[in-house]
Amino acid sequence: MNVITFGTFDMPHIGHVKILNRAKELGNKLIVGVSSDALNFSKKGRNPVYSEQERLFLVNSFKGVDKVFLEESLEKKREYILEYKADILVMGDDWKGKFDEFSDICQIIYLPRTPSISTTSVIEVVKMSRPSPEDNE
Ligand code: C2G
Repeated sequence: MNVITFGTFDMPHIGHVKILNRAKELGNKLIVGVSSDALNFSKKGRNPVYSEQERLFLVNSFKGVDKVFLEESLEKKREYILEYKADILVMGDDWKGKFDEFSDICQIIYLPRTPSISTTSVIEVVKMSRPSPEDNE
């Protein structure tokens, strides 16, 4: 069974690792579409912290990931599912219902998101942290 999933995977964190691990358990081969910088900008209005080349490299380094490719457009999902012969599409449940239109060509599974962690929250924590006096010594 081929499993496909999509995401930005910027500043990878435990939520990303968990969904990739759970996706892999559903089949034998895990294929990941990593959103391009341009797609990310159009979705979120900012560039990712890590470039698409770095994010492809990072996601490809995860245990269980068999193949990565660049997801150039949200509208090309059907093409990608067919091209990579995916039997199952996995997404976090923040996308629940959004990809049901592909249920004619593969099974769609929405997995629960890991609570309390997101790239945005990590960025906020980093922004808020101030150097302590010892850092300047
Ligand atoms: N995720 C999760 N738990 C979190 C954060 C993210 O399970 N705490 C999951 C998301 O639900 C998603 C995957 O990790 O399935 C990647 O998350 P993002 O990098 O935020 O990807 P996103 O911007 O949602 O891109 O074509 C679809 C998009 O490209 C998805």
